Amino acid sequence: MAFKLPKLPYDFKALEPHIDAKTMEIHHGKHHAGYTNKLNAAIEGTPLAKKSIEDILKKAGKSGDAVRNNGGGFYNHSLFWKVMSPDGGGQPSDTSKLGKAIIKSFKSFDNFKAEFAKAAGTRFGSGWAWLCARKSGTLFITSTPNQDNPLMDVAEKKGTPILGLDVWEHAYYLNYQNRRPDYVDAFFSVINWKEVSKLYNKATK
Ligand code: MN3
Repeated sequence: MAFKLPKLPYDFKALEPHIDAKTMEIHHGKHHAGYTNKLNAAIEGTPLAKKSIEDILKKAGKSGDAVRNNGGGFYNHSLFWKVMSPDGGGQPSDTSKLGKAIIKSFKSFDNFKAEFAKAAGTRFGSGWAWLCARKSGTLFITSTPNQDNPLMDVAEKKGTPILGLDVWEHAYYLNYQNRRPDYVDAFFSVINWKEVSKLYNKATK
């Protein structure tokens, strides 16, 4: 079964003014679609064609650049669309499982936000910033180059990503040009904490 480009859970324009419709349209319809098609082409007729995306990513470093880059691109964007919502923003309640874990791991939500923004802002060139969960329930922030992610064997820090931010220029250049910090700030207005909480519960159960 080939991988399928997931439908966006909202309209292209739903995240405006934080993320503009044109960027969403190109990002989903061209970039994400491209990674999906190229991943399918790279695994067709190989044993990887029968594996889950998570299992493919676990051995990404041994499977060649096409699988690593496009497998990562497929997975990362599939997560990215889900962790944003037009009803997003704010923060998880301090008494929720995720809210408690954020305070335990980062002392406060504001500290978490500052550390995440720093990871996103200082990732040189193209890549992603991540909030990840360990099986034990603790959280950590990391960033990865290109389309790598913390599920991959090649990742510096490994864990289950529950929130990811695309900091490739294609994700923000039309609206923000070189102002990546403004884009990172805007992302906090659309984070779908309900979904992130769900992913946290799944990663730690
Ligand atoms: Mn992208």
